[in-house]
Amino acid sequence: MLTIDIITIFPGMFTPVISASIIKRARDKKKVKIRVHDLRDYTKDKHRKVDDRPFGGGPGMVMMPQPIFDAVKKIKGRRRARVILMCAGGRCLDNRKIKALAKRQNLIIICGHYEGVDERIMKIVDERISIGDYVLTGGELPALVVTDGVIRHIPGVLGKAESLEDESFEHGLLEYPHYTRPAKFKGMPVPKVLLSGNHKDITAWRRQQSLARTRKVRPDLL
Ligand code: 4GS
Repeated sequence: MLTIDIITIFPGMFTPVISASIIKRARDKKKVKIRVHDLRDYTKDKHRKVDDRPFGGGPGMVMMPQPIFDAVKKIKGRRRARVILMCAGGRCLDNRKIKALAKRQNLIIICGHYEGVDERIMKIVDERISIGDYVLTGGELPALVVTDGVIRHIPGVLGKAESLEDESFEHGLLEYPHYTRPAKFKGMPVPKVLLSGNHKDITAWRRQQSLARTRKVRPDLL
């Protein structure tokens, strides 16, 4: 079973997300084990301090290396684990990276905060991952994005109805448009081909729609 250990100063942010929907089901089915660790439990002073002022001056605070070192060491134990730091300066996450992570046995995800993390923790970090070119208030949502993305690639997690097959990116293209009942809604009809029952035509139409969409919205994927 894949184990995901998350190190954070906001453990409460994870509970609702990992207790709902497909992530909850995957945990119930023992496809994944998620453990959330409070970084403050690894501090050594009575104020449970995790950050300090930057050497060289400048705004904001920097996460101290000691609590993170101790947390990773304790959580890792004698297992082999891939240690990931969520930070805006990391390599941008994509479907390929998600699939590679889903093949691992143990992931430890550190949620960055404040202005940044003391660079010396790179000694124990295997890779830095960003979820996109924008700045968030912390690495918690990014860690949940990685967790969610990875879990749906574990064999047996998705049912047939949720299959990965036709999803965006799986074939290097965006998804085709979807329709459900009614066949006419506020005067807007469903494309005729989808009601034809001709599966060859439907497949061809969907492929053409995927291509057109990708060309328009994400030409970089082609
Ligand atoms: C991201 C991101 C991020 C950067 C954390 C500023 C607080 C913040 N982390 N992908 N300090 N984008 N982190 O914005 O992962």
